[in-house]
Amino acid sequence: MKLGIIGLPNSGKTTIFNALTRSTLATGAGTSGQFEIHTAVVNVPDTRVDQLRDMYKPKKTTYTQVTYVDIGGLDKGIGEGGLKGEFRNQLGQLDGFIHVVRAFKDENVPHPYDTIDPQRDVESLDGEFILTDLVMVETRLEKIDAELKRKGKTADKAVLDEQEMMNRLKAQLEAEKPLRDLNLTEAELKPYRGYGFLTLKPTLIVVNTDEATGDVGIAYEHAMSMVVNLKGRIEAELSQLDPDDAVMFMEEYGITELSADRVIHVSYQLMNIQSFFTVGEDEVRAWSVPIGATAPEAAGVIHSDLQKGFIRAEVMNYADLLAAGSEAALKTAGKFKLEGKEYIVKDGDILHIRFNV
Ligand SMILES: Nc1nc2c(ncn2[C@@H]2O[C@H](COP(=O)(O)OP(=O)(O)O)[C@@H](O)[C@H]2O)c(=O)[nH]1
Ligand SMILES: [Mg+2]
Repeated sequence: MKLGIIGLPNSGKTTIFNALTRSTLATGAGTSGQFEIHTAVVNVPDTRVDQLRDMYKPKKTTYTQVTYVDIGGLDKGIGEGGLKGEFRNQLGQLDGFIHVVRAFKDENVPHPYDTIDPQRDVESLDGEFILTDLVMVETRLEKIDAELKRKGKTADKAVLDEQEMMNRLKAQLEAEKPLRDLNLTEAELKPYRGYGFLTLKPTLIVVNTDEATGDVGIAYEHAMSMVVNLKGRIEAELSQLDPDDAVMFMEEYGITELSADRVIHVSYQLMNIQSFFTVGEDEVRAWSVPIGATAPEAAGVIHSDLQKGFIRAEVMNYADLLAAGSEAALKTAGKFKLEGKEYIVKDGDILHIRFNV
């Protein structure tokens, strides 16, 4: 999962990136407004994996991972008729956005629009994304028109289908609404995923507050979207501390879960994904799949051969295993199942795939 941290200059993107990835990138004066991309990969914390590791004592323990990308310099393209070129392509390849908006007040930190107004800032960048998608849709429609003129009645049905879809998307964008609000199905979208429409991507709005500001509400009623308040600067400082020391300060600031954990948890919800596990002497490992995935689809996440040659899945659920205390006790309790191709994987399932290629 690759999440892009976006927002206006000085909204606190790099500060939040540092908090999420325990990095120490320079922030503030001189770092803003530059066209720059920083990437960091972090393990997804999961106490279930820790428990399974204690139970199986494997040689290796592997968590799922999230990649965070801090994207500076977004403002460069704003107000110029949509984002373009390599920058637009980079954004198109992300799985979702963490949109940082500034609510903290600090006279030493200039705001590109001078005043602090998180609602305006959210709408400003959203408007730019809508425009960027609209440009893409219009470009496709022009190409389709040209092809239809050239080929007449012999044009592919796929081209006509695309024309119909692009017209639907165009209407939505012209009404200044993000594409994710159309709630299209994966089957409808699949042929067009490659275009990387920006307003189709799940979006977490992070309102960057501080001690003095308190929580700030944002009106943001869209599909695949959520709003959270984070105290960016404090979180970045906490992320540098020993976990034990951090706990002390968290209580002081009324923070119950560090942003690094919180953002991952809400991102999982937003992306509609869940975790399953594989266990053994060699490795205990967490994997992620979309909610609703079948056993063969989950097998395919591990290796394509496991999906191709799928026979059955041996399934135990983590919660059952923990309650039973051991695999043997779980089997006695009748909680060890053999499932076929139709089985829908549940969060916390421990899978062993029987396959033959
Ligand atoms: N007071 C306060 N300052 C912050 C907060 N978050 C970031 N800043 C400051 O705002 C400035 C810009 O932050 P930075 O992360 O570089 O913003 P970016 O341009 O979006 O990457 C820096 O001087 C930060 O220290 C916050 O929560 N409170
Ligand atoms: Mg920055």
